[in-house]
Amino acid sequence: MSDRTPYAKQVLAGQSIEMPSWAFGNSGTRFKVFAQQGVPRDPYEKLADAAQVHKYTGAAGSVALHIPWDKVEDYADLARHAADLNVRIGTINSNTFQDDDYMLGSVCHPDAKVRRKAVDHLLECVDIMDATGAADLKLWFADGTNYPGQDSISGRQDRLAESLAEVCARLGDHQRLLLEYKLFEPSFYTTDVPDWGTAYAHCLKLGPKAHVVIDTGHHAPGVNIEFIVAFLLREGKLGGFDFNSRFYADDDLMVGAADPFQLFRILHELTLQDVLLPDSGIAYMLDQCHNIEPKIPGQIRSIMNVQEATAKALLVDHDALAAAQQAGDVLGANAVLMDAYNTDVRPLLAEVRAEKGLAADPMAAYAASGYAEEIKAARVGGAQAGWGA
Ligand code: LRH
Ligand code: MN
Ligand code: MN
Repeated sequence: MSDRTPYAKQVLAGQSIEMPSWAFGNSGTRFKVFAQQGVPRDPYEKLADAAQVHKYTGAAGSVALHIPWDKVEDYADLARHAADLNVRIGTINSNTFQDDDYMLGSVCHPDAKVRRKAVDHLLECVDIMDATGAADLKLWFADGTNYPGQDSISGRQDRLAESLAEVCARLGDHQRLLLEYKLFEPSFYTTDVPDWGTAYAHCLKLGPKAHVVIDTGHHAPGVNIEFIVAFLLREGKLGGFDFNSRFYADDDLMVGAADPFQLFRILHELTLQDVLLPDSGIAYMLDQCHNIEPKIPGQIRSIMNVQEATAKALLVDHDALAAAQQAGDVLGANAVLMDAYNTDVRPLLAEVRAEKGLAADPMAAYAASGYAEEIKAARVGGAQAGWGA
């Protein structure tokens, strides 16, 4: 059996998962947004909280912004603030779903004036990428219809393609468009980008700057997400992940909480292609809201869950796996995977952290730091993450 530990430690030490700025604000369901004490009052404070997650995990060096939830006067200044805190601004996420104008859609809307407004917003997001140095524009559209006959399904695809082409043409050489798909919600009859196949077809037409992003919570129950990962990787069209957990739909719960085995299986496919490090062209992000749990520890736990799944995937003995597969040894091949999955990787991760000068237990180190008490005392009237704002 080959010893994968040194390689695993090297990859784990270099791994970085992006945090969503919206994880730090108040959030909830459509029934209730729960206000927590000490939440950030502006994007500057969201970055300060995110920096705490990086401080204790050493594996969360960037923060995704959501525009206009994170609108500021001076984005270059916000980027400098991030750098001072030892994090950087990552993906820019657009928002074409919270204006009254978007009731019937945004880039797929039947009215050209509304489409213009939506595309202009996406172009503004590219300006913000220029100002912050962000490389990726992440697009999720709430577009779709609720009733048969409400709009032309193919006409909406034409409008989508035209809008995306205009945005893609505006991107600089080092910038990418990441297109997110989602099975349903808020539209219930048709969704204009409902699945990876639709996203892939659009990205293929858009050319080399367009890639598909997989939000793990955006599939029907039972969908084999690792198959999608393997397929898109093979085609060079996997742009990144929005990691989260789902029990029923788009639950946005902590990644690895509902189904850590699924997360392991996804990371196994990524490990096979050796694309875990930041220069791999895959953007690894969390897309979560912490409705009932404290937010900074919620992010720390999520990063640790990704690290644990990654460590297990890195321990899979690829030589033994290939040999068993070649020999048609079904049970042997499966056992190679299960042996790795059933390994307790927490001591290995503690070693990786110690070698980086970090505490073995990031949750305990953060709790002992007193930061939570500090922000509760200092911040009154924190802001909502954006949902329902
Ligand atoms: C909506 C959504 C989507 C986006 C995020 C900002 O489904 O969760 O996944 O990435 O909002
Ligand atoms: Mn998402
Ligand atoms: Mn979602």
